Amino acid sequence: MEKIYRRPESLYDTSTHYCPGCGHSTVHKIIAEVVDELGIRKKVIGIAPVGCAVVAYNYWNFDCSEAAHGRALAVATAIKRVRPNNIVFTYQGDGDLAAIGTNETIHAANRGENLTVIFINNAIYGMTGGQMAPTTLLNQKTATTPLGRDAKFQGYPLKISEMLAVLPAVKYIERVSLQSVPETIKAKKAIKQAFINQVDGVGFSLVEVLSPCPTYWGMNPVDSLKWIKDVMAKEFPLGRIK
Ligand SMILES: Cc1ncc(C[n+]2csc(CCOP(=O)(O)OP(=O)(O)O)c2C)c(N)n1
Ligand code: SF4
Repeated sequence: MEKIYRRPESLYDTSTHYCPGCGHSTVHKIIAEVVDELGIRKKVIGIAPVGCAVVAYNYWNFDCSEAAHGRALAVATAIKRVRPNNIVFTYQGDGDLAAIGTNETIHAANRGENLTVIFINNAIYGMTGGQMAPTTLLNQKTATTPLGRDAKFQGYPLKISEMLAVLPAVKYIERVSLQSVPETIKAKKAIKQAFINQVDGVGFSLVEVLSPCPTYWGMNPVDSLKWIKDVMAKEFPLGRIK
């Protein structure tokens, strides 16, 4: 019988520690497929974040480094500058990329580093117990906003992709979602494009992925996908931003 689907070589044959229904495992698989399809497994270097994906290198069968909280784009810049022939990407949550790492994110983007950024927006801090993230929606209940996020006290959800898009050195930004199979297929296409851009020397490319955290949203996996579609994607519109 002809085999029409197999585990990507870039993904280890192991189970993950992620909660059922978490988006991290889906995006890990997408990245592994893209790396295989582009034939860059031996050249790619992933920078793992803090947050729930801190041990992403246990699942990817290619070279990885770790970066302290928020510093992934500083580490990626250094690696790419000393090893320009490698394909370097960061994988970061919203707490990592848009809170403690805002500084590194903005300046790497503004310098137009030829890097690929995968930004997992699950509107919450997963690993540390469900505290508010910069991307938490108004009225969303979290461990630190038990009555819901209130703009008067916590400000508005931060739209990092739109903010970065105004920088002239930023070449490609797209927001995608895991809310359904068709949207997940589009997510893969965008992630692939962000890697192709680096291979072609185009410059700074970022894909923001709206990704479920059923555990700290207090929902089952199916309702989490529905919440992305009905609520989260209204605040963070999908599509090409730049
Ligand atoms: C300097 C520093 N401060 C705080 C922490 C604790 N910390 C680890 S992960 C995390 C939040 C991660 O949230 P996010 O990046 O959104 O990832 P998720 O777990 O949701 O995937 C925090 C605050 C840390 N590791 N280092
Ligand atoms: S806490 Fe949330 S982000 Fe972390 S593994 Fe569980 S579902 Fe995923």
